[in-house]
Amino acid sequence: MSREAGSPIGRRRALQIGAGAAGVAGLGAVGVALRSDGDAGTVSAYPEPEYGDPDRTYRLTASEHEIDIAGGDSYDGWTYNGAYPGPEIRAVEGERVRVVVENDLPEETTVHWHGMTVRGDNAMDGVPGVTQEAIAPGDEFVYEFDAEPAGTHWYHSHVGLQLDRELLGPLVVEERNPHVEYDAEHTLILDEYLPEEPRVETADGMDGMGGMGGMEGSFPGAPPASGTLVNGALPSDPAEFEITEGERVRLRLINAAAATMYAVGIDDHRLTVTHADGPAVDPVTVDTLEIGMGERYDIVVEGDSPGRWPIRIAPVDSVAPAGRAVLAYEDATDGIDEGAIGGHRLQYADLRSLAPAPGVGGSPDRTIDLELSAGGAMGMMGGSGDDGEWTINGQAFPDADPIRIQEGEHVRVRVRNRSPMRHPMHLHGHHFQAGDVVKDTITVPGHMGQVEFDFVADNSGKWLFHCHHLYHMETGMVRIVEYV
Ligand SMILES: [Cu+2]
Repeated sequence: MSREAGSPIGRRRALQIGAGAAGVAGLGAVGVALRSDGDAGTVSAYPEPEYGDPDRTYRLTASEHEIDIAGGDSYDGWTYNGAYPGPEIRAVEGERVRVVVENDLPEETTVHWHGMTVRGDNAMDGVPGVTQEAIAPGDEFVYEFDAEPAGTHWYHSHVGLQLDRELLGPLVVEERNPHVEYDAEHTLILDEYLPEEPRVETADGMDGMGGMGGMEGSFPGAPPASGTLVNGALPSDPAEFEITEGERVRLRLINAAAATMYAVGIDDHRLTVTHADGPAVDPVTVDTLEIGMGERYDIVVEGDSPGRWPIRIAPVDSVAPAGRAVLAYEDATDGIDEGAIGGHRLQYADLRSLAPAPGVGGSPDRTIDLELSAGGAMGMMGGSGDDGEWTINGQAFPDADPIRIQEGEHVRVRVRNRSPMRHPMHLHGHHFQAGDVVKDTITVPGHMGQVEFDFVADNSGKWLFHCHHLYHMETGMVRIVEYV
């Protein structure tokens, strides 16, 4: 007889492991007990988690908690450990990280480690119904993974719209040998200010799409944001990041928003981009950059212009008010200066990763063509599927075929966008190579925009490939990439 999803055995096991802060020996014993209690030969819906010997242990408790926005309101949100953004998880590359997640929410939940390769244990990727049974209210689950690759990453709920209730936080993996020098670092979490409960909105095709006049049908999307947050602060009470004259500061930028891409610039300073989605790139100096949902960039800023300068976070394709933080030199007086920002905006083609993705030279063993579109009446734009859905090749998840690949294959994915909106597409479990840059999330431009990326299938399991616009994901723009 087969054990079905939601089985009490899986749940009890997770609880025992969580309670068993007793250590590795205890964990092994749990696994052995399960296999020796007459359950042998049964098939679990999910792979059995494997546990190692952690270098770092964290505990995250997901619960309803008041969120107090600097410069804004307090409202009832959902948080990890009562904090928004959630507490930083930090490790050195290669370390084993254990995170015990306790669910005190009224709904089930999971946590995804965005950017972690999660090699060798699919169960730790945090996708409900795909890699694990979701964690029921009152239960806990023990996640473990090797901290790789190094860089700026983040974690967030992967259930429904929970990300937009603010279940998110930074995950920083320090590299052992940084390729750039810096004197200090700060992490900036960019996000929408959305005090109300998240829900899928249906925007009329004519509204909000600028220039789409005359279109019939609707685009399922996000509720309008009331503002732009940097580390939970609005411009009226902005987050401040210190810099010392003559020194270099590394800023880790994470777009944790559900539905908004941002353009980032700092008055009177240039941005030297040093890392994209974690891995190191040849430093390239620009004036501004755009960062899609789920993407990360690390930049180094030279402290050569004393003052208190705005870090400007401008929503792209959105009417939400801009965000602003402050780059504050020591000893600078109060107030905020006004300066200039140059016109060189980062393009993907500017980025060259120091370590290319291995094995992706030459022609691929398999090419997968995917088309992104809105369903229903938007079908006139080449899509299919029902109104109110976002689709990949006309299918809306979960009513969508898995993308099957084989271990060892060099896979090429070509994504074409038949909708007017941009879509930041995220692949779990792998970093891929797009042009000269290695990333895990890549924004496909609107209006027949196209991207192409390659990776070697070297991490067996079931991995999500999806749009990181939460409301596109929620309404179908998801596929499972499955090793067969
Ligand atoms: Cu999308």
